[in-house]
Amino acid sequence: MDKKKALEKIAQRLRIHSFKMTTKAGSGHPTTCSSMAELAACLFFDEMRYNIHDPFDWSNDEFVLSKGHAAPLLWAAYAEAGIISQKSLMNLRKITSTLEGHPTPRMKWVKAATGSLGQGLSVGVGLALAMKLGKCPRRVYVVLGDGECAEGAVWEAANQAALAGLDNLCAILDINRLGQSGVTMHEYDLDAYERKFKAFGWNAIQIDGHNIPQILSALKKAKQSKKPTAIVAKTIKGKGVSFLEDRNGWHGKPLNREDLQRALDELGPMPEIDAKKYVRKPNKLKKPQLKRGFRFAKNTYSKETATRRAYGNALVSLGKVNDSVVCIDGDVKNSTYADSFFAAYPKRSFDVFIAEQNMVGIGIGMAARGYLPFLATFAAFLCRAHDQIRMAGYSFSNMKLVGSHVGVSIGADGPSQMGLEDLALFRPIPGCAVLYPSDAYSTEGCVEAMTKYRGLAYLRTSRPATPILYKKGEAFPIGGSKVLKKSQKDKVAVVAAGITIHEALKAYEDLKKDNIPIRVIDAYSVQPLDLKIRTEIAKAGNKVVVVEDHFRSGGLGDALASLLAGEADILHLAVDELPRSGEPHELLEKYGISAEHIKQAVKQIIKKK
Ligand SMILES: Cc1ncc(C[n+]2csc(CCOP(=O)(O)OP(=O)(O)O)c2C)c(N)n1
Repeated sequence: MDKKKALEKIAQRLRIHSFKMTTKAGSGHPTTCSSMAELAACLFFDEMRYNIHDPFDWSNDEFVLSKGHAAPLLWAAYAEAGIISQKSLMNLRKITSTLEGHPTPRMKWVKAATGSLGQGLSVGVGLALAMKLGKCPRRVYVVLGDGECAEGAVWEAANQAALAGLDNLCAILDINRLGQSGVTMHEYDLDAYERKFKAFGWNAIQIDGHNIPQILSALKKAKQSKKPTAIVAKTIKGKGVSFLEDRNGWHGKPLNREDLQRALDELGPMPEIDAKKYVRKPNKLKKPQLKRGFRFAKNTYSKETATRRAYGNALVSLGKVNDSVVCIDGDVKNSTYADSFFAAYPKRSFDVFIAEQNMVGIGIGMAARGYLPFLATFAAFLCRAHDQIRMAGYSFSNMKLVGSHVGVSIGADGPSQMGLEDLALFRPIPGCAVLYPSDAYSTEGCVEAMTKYRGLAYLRTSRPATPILYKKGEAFPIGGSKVLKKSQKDKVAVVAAGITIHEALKAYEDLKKDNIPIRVIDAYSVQPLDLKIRTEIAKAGNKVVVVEDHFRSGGLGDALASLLAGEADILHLAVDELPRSGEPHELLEKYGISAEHIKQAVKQIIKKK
């Protein structure tokens, strides 16, 4: 059969599956699927090379469905390719199925969770960068909706792709004119998209997105371009069904049984074709063999050192034993000290400039292709990428994030630079480890622990230099804690982490003079919190002062309160007001988290009956 005919038939099969699946599920986005059926048919059954037996085959081309709400069509493509059964399509959105409403990597072929629009192109940039780094001559395809192109993150990614010369990246824009509640920004002004992508340094090609020869020709031209290519495809939402085509009001609505029958009558019988025969196997490529150690030679520290500095040093040491470690920076590497890694391993270092959302998306993509990305910026600026970080969690991403300059202890720069919400951002993400070291050696231990851990992890580092508390080479496992001071007579436990540990230790010395022994616990693993902390607090009379350089909600205090579940008296010292510029010690004092405040709190809680 001629290729055009075959792909037309496959496209129609994908379309029919999508309508049926969404009606069966009782929800979903059939009109969204319908507009991209020909685009997907050409991609999955002619253009891309992939080994249907192994989603992680290094020889595969990669696909990202940025418009994640077209998931039914993606599942239909995998069924037609013989990767999943056609019967399983009828389980769309069931709790027992991996075919979710929007893609997640529970379905192994999905490299990143999508559905929060505007993120897929950054993931594509990450995958494409990983291919370049691994000298893999494969390509990455990202399908975007026109509506989602209003997201700034799309343009952060577009910028980076051109700068990085990603000729292996192809974005396919499904320009169907409609969004969720109305028309999109440029409707059918395809020139507008072409102009924008070209302005960002891309190659751009306009086509009719339902015309198979035009799609194939554009994909071919994309491969010949030295730039990333945007295929700007004019399509019709609800294509193939007269009462849905280009009609507002049908977004995200499945057809009822009656309407489905009318639609199927118009679409005609399921075309007879074995799509599996059209899947193109890749030539086998050898995956680079990378060292993947996590135990690195520890540095020696004899004097006060900032944990951010120790992070930079640890990363350089880690880079020696682990070739999969890559470092991504958003123009703050001289503050986070990631610059040490950049100097030591320039090929594994990626400057993505001041674009934090894109930075996280790139990390998801690189991790999905087997690299171990470390991303560092000011903790405050990670908030900018909260949605991408959340989606990294939902992607089970093995990405490591580092937030420096946390809390009021950064001093003079003022509140816009202070990470005071970051613990509340990371703690709720399922499976995300949150580590907050207090000295150089605990930083090294935490870096080792987060490297060993398979999943999302966050390291919170501080700006000021802090005294050395631990021994070189000491382990800091996720879910652990350290008891720094204790006696049989402890009257109160003080739980702290990071900068406040040093305040707690000062308070300990002063209180000792007043004959008030306290137990000092370093809760460096804020998430998960060490269950043993409960026992330690019980041994100190179930009275605890918890102190943190973070806003009151969502941080260490909340974590401890839920661990203790009412078992102990808790006094929680945290930042309650909008802070201001000043000296670090002045700010710790002003916002109630200094040694002096800890002392007062201890005395207060002792009196409490
Ligand atoms: C960040 C984000 N904002 C809003 C939504 C809700 N939403 C889902 S689909 C959609 C419209 C998308 O339009 P378009 O990208 O053109 O895709 P189409 O369905 O038309 O193919 C919206 C607003 C979302 N999923 N993500």
